[in-house]
Formats: sequence, C-alpha cells, structure tokens
Amino acid sequence: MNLEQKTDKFAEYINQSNNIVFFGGAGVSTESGIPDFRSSSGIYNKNEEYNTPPEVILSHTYFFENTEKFYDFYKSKMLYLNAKPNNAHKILAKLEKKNKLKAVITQNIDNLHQEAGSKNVIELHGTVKNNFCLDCRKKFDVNYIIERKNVPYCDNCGGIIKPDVVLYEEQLNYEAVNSAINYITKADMLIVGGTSLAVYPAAYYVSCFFSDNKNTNKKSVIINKTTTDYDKIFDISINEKIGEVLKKVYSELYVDN
Ligand code: CNA
Repeated sequence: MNLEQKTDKFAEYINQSNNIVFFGGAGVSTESGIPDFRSSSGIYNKNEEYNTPPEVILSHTYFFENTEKFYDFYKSKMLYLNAKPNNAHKILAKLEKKNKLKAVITQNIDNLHQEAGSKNVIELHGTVKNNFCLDCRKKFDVNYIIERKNVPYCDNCGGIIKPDVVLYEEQLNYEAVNSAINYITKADMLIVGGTSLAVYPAAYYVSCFFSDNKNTNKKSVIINKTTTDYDKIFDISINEKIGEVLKKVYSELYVDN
C-alpha cells in the first residue's frame, strides 16, 4: 500500500470504530519542539555535555546519589514548559470529544494531551507538573522546581522534592497500568504512535491488544517516523510524522470538524 492508500484505510477504520485507544510516546511531542530519546536528534544522541548516559541520570539510584546533577539535567533536558500541543495532540482530543476515542495512554510526562483537551489520559510515567516532598509529601507545582537554583527543597520541612515521574528502576503506578491494560484489551482499534516500543513494558501493552483472538474485527495502526520491531503485526504501519498523518486522516473522516 502507498501512503495515500494507507491513510484512506486508516480513516475507514476510524469511521467504523467507537472504541479506539491511543498508545503513544515521545515522538508525539517532537512536532511541539520536545526532543525524544532515541531519534538521531533525540536526547540520547545529543548529550555531549554530560558524560553519563541519560538512562543512568534518569534513574532512581542517580537521583538519590547525585541529586544536584540530576536536577541540572532534568531542568535543561526534560522541562519544556512553553511547548504547545501539536496536531497529533489536538486530533486525538477531537476524536475523544466525538466519542470515538476512549483513552490516551502515554509514556510522556509533558502534559500536552491534557492541554489539547483530552480528558481521559493515562500517564504511565507520571507528569512533570506534579512534584512532592520526599519527607512530608507536600505537593509543589513545576514553577517551584524551576525557580529554585539547584535542588528544590520543601518550604515546609526542608526535605528534597522529587518530580512525580517514573525514573528507571522504579515501579509504574499500579492503577495506571491496570487501567491501560483494561482499555487496550477491550478496544476494537489500537493506534500506536511516536514510540520506539523499546522501553519495557511498552511492547507488552501493545501485545495485550493482539492476544485476544475472539474479536476478529479488531484494527491496529502504528505511526512512527522510524520502523519498529513491531510494525509487521499491525494492519497498517506508517513511517511518517504523526501530527501530519493524523491531520490528513481526520480531514477524511465522516465527522464535523
Ligand atoms: P523514544 O524511544 O525516544 O522513541 C520515540 C520514537 O518516536 C522514535 O522511534 C522516533 O522515530 C519516533 N518519532 C519521533 N518524532 C516523531 C513524529 N513526529 N512522528 C512519529 N514518530 C516520531 O521514546 P518512547 O516514548 O518510545 O520511550 C519512552 C520514554 C521516553 C518515556 O519514558 C518518556 O517519558 C520519555 N520521554 C518523554 C518525553 C515527553 O514527555 N515529551 C520526551 C522525551 C522522552
């Protein structure tokens, strides 16, 4: 199938479904100016000024052993507070409003789906918006983190503040995981986008959709700029920019704009 045929088919699948689930990652936000991890322009490949790999800096152990260096990296590489939702975020929000899409499941921590208007967003890796004191649990917004020179300390008890994001070596939130699996297994259409599916357990969630063989009418689409190891199991795989693809597909749907 060429691109035109793929987007036509993709639109046809959306027209036929009212139970779509979206599963996405950092590639959803690159068109908003936030770099992903693994692209050639991603954080893993543009990290010259730090001689420690990002996956080490963004780990639980590193946070506690090198809190100052962690925050230095986190504030300069992970916080993009001026970024705005792009077409991908906006169209997913519209599909939810039209009662077609039931949930957005994201590995992103940037809050852009909510800013675009999506209501049911499952954040598997937490969000930069929420931060809390490790000692007294007092909550802080992200501005408090930015305004502190180095490590942010609690103004109530002096404890270290940690962003409510899931670091390497940490467990995912049990409720978020359960809810994500529930939506994916019940969906009749899965759209995966902007994720290398390389971070465990991302590929596992996707496999949950394919493991139920009872519904033979299920449809699946993956949109990722580069190929992934899983492209072949999807009905349609598109290696293009997700914002552009979703915009084109949305214009072909039987819904009012
Ligand atoms: P990843 O491993 O960096 O993969 C991103 C994928 O997206 C790559 O395969 C790219 O080819 C693809 N991609 C990049 N731009 C586009 C685009 N415009 N359209 C379609 N595809 C594109 O990131 P994953 O999300 O798979 O890995 C999970 C990590 C990344 C999670 O822990 C996130 O928290 C973390 N992360 C999040 C953000 C964010 O919140 N915006 C930014 C950077 C990293």
